[in-house]
Amino acid sequence: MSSVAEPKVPPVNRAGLTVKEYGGLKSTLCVGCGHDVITRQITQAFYEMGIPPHKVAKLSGIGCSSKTTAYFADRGHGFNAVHGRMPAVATGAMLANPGLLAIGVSGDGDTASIGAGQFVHLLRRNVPMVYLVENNGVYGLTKGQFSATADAGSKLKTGVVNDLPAIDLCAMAIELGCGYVARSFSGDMKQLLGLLKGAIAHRGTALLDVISPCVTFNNHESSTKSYKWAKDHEEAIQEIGFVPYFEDIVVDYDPGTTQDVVLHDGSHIRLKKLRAEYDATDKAQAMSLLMEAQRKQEFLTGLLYVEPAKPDFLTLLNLGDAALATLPQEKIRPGREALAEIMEALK
Ligand SMILES: Cc1ncc(C[n+]2csc(CCOP(=O)(O)OP(=O)(O)O)c2C)c(N)n1
Ligand code: SF4
Ligand SMILES: [Mg+2]
Repeated sequence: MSSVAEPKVPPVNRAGLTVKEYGGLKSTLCVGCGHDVITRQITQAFYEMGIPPHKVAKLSGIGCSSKTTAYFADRGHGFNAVHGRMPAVATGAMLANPGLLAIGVSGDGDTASIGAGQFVHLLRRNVPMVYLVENNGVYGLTKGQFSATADAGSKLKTGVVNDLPAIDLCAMAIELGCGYVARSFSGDMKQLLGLLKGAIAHRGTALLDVISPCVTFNNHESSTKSYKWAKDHEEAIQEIGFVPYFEDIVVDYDPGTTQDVVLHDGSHIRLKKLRAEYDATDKAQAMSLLMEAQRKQEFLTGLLYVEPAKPDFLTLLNLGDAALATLPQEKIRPGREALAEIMEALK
């Protein structure tokens, strides 16, 4: 008698969901675009962390990168803002419903060019969200003009040279008080996944500046945002390990070679130091490392700076956990007595 093979059941996470249930629409980006690789890591990170997809707020601006929020967690809430204006919408969304897990996906143009003004205030406020920049050095959607993160001296395919210095988004974020600042590369999937999980566990703005080559407009030899350049020059400052709060921490580590950082939700990020002296909680060291990297044209990746205890915007406002829409009238409308009190104080 021949035995019938059992149908294969896909594994589920602690929320009882398969990885497929974290998916979204089919991508319409160019085949080979770095942004699609990042989408897969975001999907995987949400799945492995057991995040309920309906609790996710996906925010973006305009650009190929900003389209990617449609490609994961389709049970989540999505908002495609005006170009460069996602931070204001994200701030509003988190004020209205602090129970959401916000992830913003933006581009280097959306963040560092048109959106720079909004971006700096998001960082300064420490709005709790993952803010991921898919950085390709160009405006991919409008056919490849330089953005403000393009390195001085890099060339377009047409031969046009960029004369202006690049904005370093990580240095800017550290300067403005961001408590989780990392740089990665879409071709380094393991590192990116670890950094994403850490960013999800962090309470406050977590900035991930991810080099994500535009295969159509900026993947040639004289570009410093091409796959080849990034692959040949990437230098990780740590190996990233991540232990979520729901797993037992059993492995011993040597504090001399590994830095262990406890994040807001009790998860641990384990940084196996590839640069022996580097301390990711030292702000001055992080800034000096970035300045040195800029001078030497190095492409350093890893967790550059982390400050887990820094209070986020909602905590500073003492906002509580309830969504505004669920608060009763008595709480959101001050009564006659409160108004009378205010009028009395103004006399
Ligand atoms: C107010 C406004 N100005 C300009 C544009 C045109 N525009 C659309 S996307 C874009 C740049 C996108 O670049 P980036 O954010 O780097 O995303 P990428 O496409 O490279 O992923 C520009 C300039 C616009 N849509 N709205
Ligand atoms: S134009 Fe560039 S950034 Fe846009 S989808 Fe194509 S490869 Fe990606
Ligand atoms: Mg871009």
